Amino acid sequence: MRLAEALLQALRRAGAREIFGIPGDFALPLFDAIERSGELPLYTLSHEPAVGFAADAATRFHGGIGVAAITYGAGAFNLVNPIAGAYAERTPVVVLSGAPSRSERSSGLLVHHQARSLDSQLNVYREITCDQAVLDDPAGAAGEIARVLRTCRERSQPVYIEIPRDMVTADIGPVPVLPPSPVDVDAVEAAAVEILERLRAASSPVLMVDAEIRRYGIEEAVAGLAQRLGIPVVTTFMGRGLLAESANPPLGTYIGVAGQPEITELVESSDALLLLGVILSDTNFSISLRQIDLRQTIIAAERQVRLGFHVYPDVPLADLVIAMAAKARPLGISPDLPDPPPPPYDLPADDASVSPNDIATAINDMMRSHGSLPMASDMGDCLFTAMDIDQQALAAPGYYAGMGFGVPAGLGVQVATGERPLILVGDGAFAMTGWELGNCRRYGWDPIVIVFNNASWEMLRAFQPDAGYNDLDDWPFHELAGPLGGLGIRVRTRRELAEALELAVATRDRFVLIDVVMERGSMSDTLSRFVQGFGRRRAAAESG
Ligand code: TPW
Ligand code: MG
Repeated sequence: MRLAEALLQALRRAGAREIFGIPGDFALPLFDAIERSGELPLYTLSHEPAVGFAADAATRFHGGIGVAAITYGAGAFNLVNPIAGAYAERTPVVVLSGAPSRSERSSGLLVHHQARSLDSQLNVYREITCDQAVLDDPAGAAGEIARVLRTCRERSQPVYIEIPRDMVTADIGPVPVLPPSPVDVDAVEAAAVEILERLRAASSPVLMVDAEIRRYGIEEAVAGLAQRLGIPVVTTFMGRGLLAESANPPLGTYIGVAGQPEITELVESSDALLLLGVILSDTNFSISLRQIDLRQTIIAAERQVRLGFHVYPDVPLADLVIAMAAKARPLGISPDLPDPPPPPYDLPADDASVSPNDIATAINDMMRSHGSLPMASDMGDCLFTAMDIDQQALAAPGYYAGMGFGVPAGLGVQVATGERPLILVGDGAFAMTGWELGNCRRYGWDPIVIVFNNASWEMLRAFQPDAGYNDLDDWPFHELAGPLGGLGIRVRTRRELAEALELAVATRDRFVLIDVVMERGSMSDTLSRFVQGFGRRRAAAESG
C-alpha cells in the first residue's frame, strides 16, 4: 500500500475523524492523497495557528485523536503555539508535516522554509510532542506510524509525523495494530484499594476532575463511580464543562478565592481530596484561599497515582477508574453538601450598559429558551465570565491560556459535534484569529460569536491598572461580519443584547457576530476576585 493511504487508514483506526490543514509545496503530495483517498474529511483554514486550535478543540469534543496537516518550516513553525498548548492541556493531536524529499536533503543546497538545519523543525517539535517519527524509510514506516499513534492515544498528547514529499507514494507494509503498552495489573489493583481505603477513612472526601477524564473517554465511568461512592464532585478551572451533561453534574468549579465560597470551602477543608486527571497548574491551584497541601491529596494523572510520597507508576486513569468502580461501596458519609448559588438568569431588558456578568445572564436565558449550545472560549475575561454560564460542554485554554483559541476552536467544535457552537472571545483575541470566520460559508458553519469588545486588553489592565499600552482602538467588528459571509450586530445595552441573541438563534444559515461594546474597566466578578487573589499571593510570596 502507498504510505499516505496506509497512514490515513491508521489515523482513522486510531480515532481520527477529520483533518484540519493548510498545504504548501512540501505537503502537496500529502494533501492530494488526503483529498483523493476520501479517508478523512479535510478542512482548510487561513492561518496555521487556527489549524492547531481547531484540531485541538474538535478532539476535545469527539474524543479520539485530532490531525493538523501543514507544510514544512513556515507552516510547521506557525503551528508550534497551538501544539504547545495541546501538549500542556493533554489533547492528542497528530501533526502531519510535509518535508523535503530524500534527494533534496542531500543536494547540499539550503531548502526554502529551512530555519537552521533541516532538522530544526523536528528538534522544536521534540519539545512539544510526546513521540516523533520521520518517515524516510519504507521498511520501517509502518511500525513507526503504529508506535507514534499508540503513544499519542496513551499519553493523550500531540505527536509529530514528518513525511518527505517523495515518500507519500512509497510502498509500505500494513500498519500493525499494536496492543496497549503493558500495564501492571497488580499495581492498578493496589492503587485502587489504597485510594478507596483513604477515602473511607476520611470524613469529608471530595473528588475533583479535570481534562484527562474527557481525553480518556471516561466521563461516564467517573460519574458512575462518584455516584456509587456518594462523593461530591467539582471540576477544576481548566475542567469547567466536564460532566455538564451527566445526570449528576458537578457541584461547581473550584477557583480558590475567585470562585464560589461554598465550593472553595468544600475543597479546601476536605481531608481526602482525590484529583482525577487533574493538571497541577497555577490557574487551577495557586489562588487557593487556604493553601492546599498537594502532598496530602491523592492524585491520579499522567499514568501515575500518587498518595503523599507513595507513587504507583504505569497506572492508566481508565484502568484505575474501572478497578475502583468494581470495588466501590458507598462511603457512608452524609456530607452537608453546600448549595452554591444558582447561575444568574433573567437579565433585565433595560437600557443599562452591558457588563461581562450580563453576558453570562443573557446566555443563560437564551439557552433556557432555546436549548444549550456547545461552547468554545478564548482567554480573557470571556473565560471568567463563562464560569457564570450554567454548566455546558466547553473547550477553553484554561491552563495554557493562549489567546486566539476561541474562534478557530469553535469551528472545530462545530465539525466535531455537527451542532452550532457558541464562541466567547475578547476583542484582543478576536484580532488574532477572528478572520477565520470567513471560512464558515464554504463549509456551512454557523457559530454564534460574542465579542467582548472593551477596546482593551482588559485582563492585563486588571493586573497592571495604570499601563497605557493595554488600550486598544475601537474596531467595528460587527461591520466585518457581512463581507466575511456572516451577520454582524453591535449592541451597547442589555435590551439590545437580549434581542441580538434572539435574532442570532433565529438566523441559521450563516455565522452571527454580536459585537458587545463594554466600558473599559468593566470586569466579571470572577476575574476581579481572581486578580485580587493573585495579587495577595504575589505579595505573600515576596514578603517571604
Ligand atoms: C498569544 C497575554 C493574556 S489576557 C490578554 C493578553 C494580551 C488580553 C486579552 O485581551 P482581550 O480580552 O482578548 O481583548 P479582555 O477580556 O482581557 O479584554 N499573547 C497570547 N496569549 C496571551 N495570553 C497573551 C498574549 C494576555
Ligand atoms: Mg478586550
